[in-house]
Amino acid sequence: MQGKFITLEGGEGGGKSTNLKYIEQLLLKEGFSVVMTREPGGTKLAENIRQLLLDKAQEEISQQAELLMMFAARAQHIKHVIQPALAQGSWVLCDRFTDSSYAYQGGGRGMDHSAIAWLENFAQSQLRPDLTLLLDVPVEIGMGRAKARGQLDRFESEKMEFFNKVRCCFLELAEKQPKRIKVVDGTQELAQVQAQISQLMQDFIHG
Ligand code: Z5A
Repeated sequence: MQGKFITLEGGEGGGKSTNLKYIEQLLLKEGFSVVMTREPGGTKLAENIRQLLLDKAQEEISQQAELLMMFAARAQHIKHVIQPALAQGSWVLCDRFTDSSYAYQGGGRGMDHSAIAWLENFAQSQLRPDLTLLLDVPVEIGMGRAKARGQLDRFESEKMEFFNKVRCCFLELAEKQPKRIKVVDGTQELAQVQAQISQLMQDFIHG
């Protein structure tokens, strides 16, 4: 049986990486085989593209190049990791996916959503996440967490206005697709965040 495809989304410091491991444990307890991965990244080539995208020392990357690099990495990731895992019946847990392209390149950079939608169909064909958890925190809180961790990458060095647009776009996507995208209040203590996630996962698995 085909596995399920679950993505975690949100701005900086929302707790995606922290909670990905928590969800993996929940799924393993339910007896599922799980593949954890991330975007941009997940294959050797896609991880190399990630390095280029996050490196502040690069020449300026045009908006168009940035969007195409995201989708080039994604196409590799889908073909070599996501689709084979789903076909084998594993559940795939992915830290960011195409909603991030809508939010960062569309919302943040102001690129045309229809161009992103075209690339989504081209690179993914029918593949869409079955469930997306959006870890939402106000930008000040998320950036505070990211800064406490150390050096900021090329995206994290953007202005507050950029991150506010990214957050608005994520929330708009969730409003438009409430069945797939579930908003988690990431400002709460970790135990409370994980209680929300646990409930949503139970609803998804057994509901
Ligand atoms: N990007 C894009 O532009 N377009 C695309 O299509 C895709 C991506 C796919 C890399 O992503 C960049 O790529 C990203 C968007 C862009 N830009 N940025 N910035 P990334 O996911 O690797 O980078 P990130 O979003 O910066 O990850 P992050 O800062 O690590 O966020 P996180 O994974 O959501 O947070 P975390 O590491 O789990 O937690 C951050 C800290 O907060 C950590 O110290 C935790 O212990 C702490 N934390 C977590 N939860 C809590 C709670 N509840 N309370 C208190 N402290 C907490």
